[in-house]
Amino acid sequence: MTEPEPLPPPWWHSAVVYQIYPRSFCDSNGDGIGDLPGVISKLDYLVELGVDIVWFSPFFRSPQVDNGYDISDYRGIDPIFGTLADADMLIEACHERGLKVLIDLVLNHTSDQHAWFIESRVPTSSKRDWYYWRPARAGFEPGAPGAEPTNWGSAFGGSAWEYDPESREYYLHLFAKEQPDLNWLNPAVREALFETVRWWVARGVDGFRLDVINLIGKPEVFADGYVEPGSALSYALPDLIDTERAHEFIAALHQEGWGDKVLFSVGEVVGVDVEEARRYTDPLRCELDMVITFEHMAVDEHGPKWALKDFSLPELKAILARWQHGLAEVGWNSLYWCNHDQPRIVSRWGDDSPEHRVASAKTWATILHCLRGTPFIYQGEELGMTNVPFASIEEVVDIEARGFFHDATAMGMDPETALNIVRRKGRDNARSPMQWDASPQAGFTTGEPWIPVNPNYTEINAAAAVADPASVWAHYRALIALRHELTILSDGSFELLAPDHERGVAYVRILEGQRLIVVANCSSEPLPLVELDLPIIPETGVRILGTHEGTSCEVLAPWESRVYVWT
Ligand code: TEU
Ligand code: CA
Repeated sequence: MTEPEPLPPPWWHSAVVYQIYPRSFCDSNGDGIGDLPGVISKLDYLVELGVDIVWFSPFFRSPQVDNGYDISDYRGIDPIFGTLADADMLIEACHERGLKVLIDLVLNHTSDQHAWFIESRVPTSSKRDWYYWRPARAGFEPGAPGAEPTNWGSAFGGSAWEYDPESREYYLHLFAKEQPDLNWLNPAVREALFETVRWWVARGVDGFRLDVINLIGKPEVFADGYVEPGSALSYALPDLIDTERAHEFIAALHQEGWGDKVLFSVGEVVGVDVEEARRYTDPLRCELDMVITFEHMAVDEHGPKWALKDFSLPELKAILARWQHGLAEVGWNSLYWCNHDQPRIVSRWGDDSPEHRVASAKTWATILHCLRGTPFIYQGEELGMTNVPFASIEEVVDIEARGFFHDATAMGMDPETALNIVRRKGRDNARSPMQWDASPQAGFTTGEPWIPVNPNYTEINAAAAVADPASVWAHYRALIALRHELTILSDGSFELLAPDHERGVAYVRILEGQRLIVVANCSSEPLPLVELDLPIIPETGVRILGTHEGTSCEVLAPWESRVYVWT
């Protein structure tokens, strides 16, 4: 028998995703909150940038306790964002422009205002078992201190269990108490969720981003885990994920939800290592097309996200290389520095001072976009948008940051220290309004924005960036075009050079006799290229992209990066 021809790589290997956080993107009616008509009015901007897929953070009906990640009706659009007709129009408007639509489904939990949970609160209801209700710990009076069924902490602070005095039982919420976890062990729950997915497939979406999807595989019996006082979800993870079950449920979701349609799925998986990621994205297993993983974003933390650690470039490179190799033969990853949960990359690991902001934003983009995987861009990242200078905790809206601040100060942390941690890692850094132009409120709204605009919008904005050939925006556009042009970027092999270099990044990609080399200076000092152990003299190749012009061949300027190709 002859070997079957290998299948061509799927289309999304050479695609780029752009994430929109609807609340903060564009407000069409002056109420200060971004909305779907606002998004539609800006789609041509995305076409100009050149992206292929648009991921929309949740716009479903929601009390907005966690900005839409608490869904009270999967089939309704929240009135702050528009109507179902607007959603249909949005899907159509994207398709007309050749953009694919990725919607964000939160299937691990609902809002406590979802009809299912309201019904579930009644102990005799047939929906009682749709969520995780548990009695108090043996030997404890229900509701008494320490009586929670397990010692798990919620991701947003406090216990993961909420006491219900009416039924004298607790329900599980790994996130806010307004986000009760759905019991996927119950087949009726699974069927209701699959039906929801089919409903959106029928409306024409192209795929799903699946929120914390590996958390749906919970063990049958809940047990105490290792928990440090005041620490959150990260410590409890091993005790609350049954990995085999997560795989099984995700495969069922794919089979029952997609039907015979070919859709595109991105699973956000927490606490997952390379081996597990490979299983989730092995095409033969029909689970997920790619995953959103966290290991590379944890280099500046130890344990929970709020426990800060100094950034180490060699450590980041080692993690990236391990993932590049681990998913080389089987599996696929997303590539990202930014999303609605992360601070801005240029402030985090770059240099957002006026002198280096543009170059460092570009260089972090070069490093990411030339790796194997599908690059994700979060709104404003392509402008080099920065973290927000919060004057006090009152200016911080996010439930996660407020939960941390509350817990940390209650345990004795000095409020200024806690605020500084929030300034570095808080999610609101990413949620300030998109900076469209230099007009009042950055052109985001004609009203009062729900969260303040970053004061630097007069300099950092889309109108200025699009008009400037040397802008961060122009660099992202060039990187996106390269991804479409060069198969070597999506499918070439990867080799890391100079792994221990403290401030330089260099790697090689190879595909069928073609070679591509990326070199980058992640510091504000010049960097001689000889330090990066390149296997070939760069100038013998063609420099196809760079952040600087007229710099010396042998030395990278501060935050300079270049891409060379040999054919
Ligand atoms: O985030 C999943 C998650 O693990 C969060 O704890 C995330 O790591 C944290 O916010 C980082 O600071 C997803 C969504 O992306 C997030 O916006 C939601 O709040 C969360 O799920 C609950 O739905
Ligand atoms: Ca609005």
